[in-house]
Amino acid sequence: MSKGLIIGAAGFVGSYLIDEMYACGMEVCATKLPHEQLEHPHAQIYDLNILEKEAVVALLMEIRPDYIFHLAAQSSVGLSWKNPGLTVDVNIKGSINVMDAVRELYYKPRVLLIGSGEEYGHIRPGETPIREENLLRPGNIYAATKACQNMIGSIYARAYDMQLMMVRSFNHIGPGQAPMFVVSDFCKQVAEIEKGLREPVMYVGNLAAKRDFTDVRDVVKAYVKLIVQGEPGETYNMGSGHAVEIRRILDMITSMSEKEIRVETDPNKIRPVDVPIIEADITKLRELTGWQPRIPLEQTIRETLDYWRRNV
Ligand code: A2R
Repeated sequence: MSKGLIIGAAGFVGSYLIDEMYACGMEVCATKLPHEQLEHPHAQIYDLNILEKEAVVALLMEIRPDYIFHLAAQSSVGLSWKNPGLTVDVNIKGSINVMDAVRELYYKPRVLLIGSGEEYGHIRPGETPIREENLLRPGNIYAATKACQNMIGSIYARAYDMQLMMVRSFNHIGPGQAPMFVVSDFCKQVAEIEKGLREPVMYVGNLAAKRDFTDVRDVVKAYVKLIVQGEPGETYNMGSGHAVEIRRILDMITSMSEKEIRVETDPNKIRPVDVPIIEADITKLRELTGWQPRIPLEQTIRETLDYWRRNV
């Protein structure tokens, strides 16, 4: 039986990835920060802060995984504007700690570094759907740190002959996502309005932005395929291949509710710099693995709304 380790499993994606690895027959180990909560019947859980390199080395020596999924990150674009230093520390220095710890092992596990579609940043007309070799013009601090992680990953793969693969994930959504991400935010607001916990007013940011959304359960299937089949040093886009306007998402969510809801702009939700359209070309991933997303956007949104109806 092969052994897989998820670094940073207490976030949104981690539990879904544990389920998928277990379903694929892997023995699963997973890390969380000491203050975080994570319990899962199919995974052995460890505490780890990736800013402590010696702790990363010690844990890898103890577990000796065949596969390592590196999910740990400061993953919020909003927080990256407010705390750029922390974002750089975790997403760049922390990732280097993970890569260096892997490099020091006496064998070569396969590693997947999780990046972001945000790395492409200011995409020009004619560049969408965007391909992996496109120029990166990151539009925010989070994106810049993930672009940096990607570059260092490809340098390490080549320089030290490591089995490191990189994925650029476009927006992923689903039940359990934190409300700082747009779909979860809108669904939570609707659930609160339905329960009478707030006035029937939705607060929104830039509705004209177009983003490429994939259900988290499809996302983790792609990650497992990539870590097994990916070419070392290569980067793969992971998304739906279709950008959807945030306004359409808003309309879908509000139409799923019986309530009359007014929409207002919240200046706090408008980012200092926003990128108008982000859409993935997923040919490279599809040709390598045969993966494609299966769960329709409507279904994901409905299940996310139902999640918040149960949890507000
Ligand atoms: O920031 P927290 O307290 O939510 O903890 C996050 C954790 N994390 C760390 N783990 C180890 N050492 C650190 N120094 C450190 N700083 C943060 O990584 C969180 O539990 C986890 C990442 O989960 P999320 O923020 O929920 O991201 P999600 O949606 O699971 O996405 C996974 C990956 C990330 O690399 C994203 O940038 C990418 O997919 O889109």
